[in-house]
Amino acid sequence: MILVPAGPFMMGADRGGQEDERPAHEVTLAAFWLDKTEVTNEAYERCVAAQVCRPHDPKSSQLNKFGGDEAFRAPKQPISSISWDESKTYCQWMGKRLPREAEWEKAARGTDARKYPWGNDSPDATRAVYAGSRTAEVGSRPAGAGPFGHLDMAGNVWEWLEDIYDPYAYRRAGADRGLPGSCEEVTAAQNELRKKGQQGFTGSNPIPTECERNLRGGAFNYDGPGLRSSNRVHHPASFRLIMSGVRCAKDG
Ligand SMILES: [Ca+2]
Repeated sequence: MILVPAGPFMMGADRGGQEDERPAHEVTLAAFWLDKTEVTNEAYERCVAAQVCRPHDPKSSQLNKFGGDEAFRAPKQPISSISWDESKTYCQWMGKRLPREAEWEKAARGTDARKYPWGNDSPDATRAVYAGSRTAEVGSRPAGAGPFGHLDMAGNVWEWLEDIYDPYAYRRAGADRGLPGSCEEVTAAQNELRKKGQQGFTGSNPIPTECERNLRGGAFNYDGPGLRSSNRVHHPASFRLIMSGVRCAKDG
């Protein structure tokens, strides 16, 4: 794990991206540790063997039209096709926890508000696993290391995070500490958007009907601009997608 020191950083973006990334605002966090890489298949399998973790969904790659599951299961490829709950169980079994949304963004952007983990240049194949059809072994793109040394923060697999997805998190009272609203507040906001006939903020995803969980970083099949570190994506906690995995955090 790599320590991310305590202190402020700029979260969100005033330009580019989507409405839920605005405004850019200062967030102050305590120090925390974050895994240097995504959790691998072999690491997750130890938790399955211990009968603590549920096996990943082997049907997910076919369902998402990426062919057989075996192409995703080399020992050092990232675990994927696991739900938010399963990600949380794994991190807890390791004596860790899921990262918070603000923690993840700080680890990816550092204190200079960079757009991608490596800086402001657009993604390329030396820096990220993206725009393809399968994952790569974790840590295969050292040129894409983040400001603190984390690997694959952009691309490879989306990473499940602790917080519920709140489209208005950055405008609420807890914004300077990186805290989203309550599930009740989020539900009210989503209902309001639906009533106005507005589209959600995440690509073609519809406005959620439950309090969903955040994922960050983009994945092996995603386009370059979608890899920006402020991009916020969300899914129901039960989804087990071939594109979604995890890395764990710990208090500093
Ligand atoms: Ca990733």
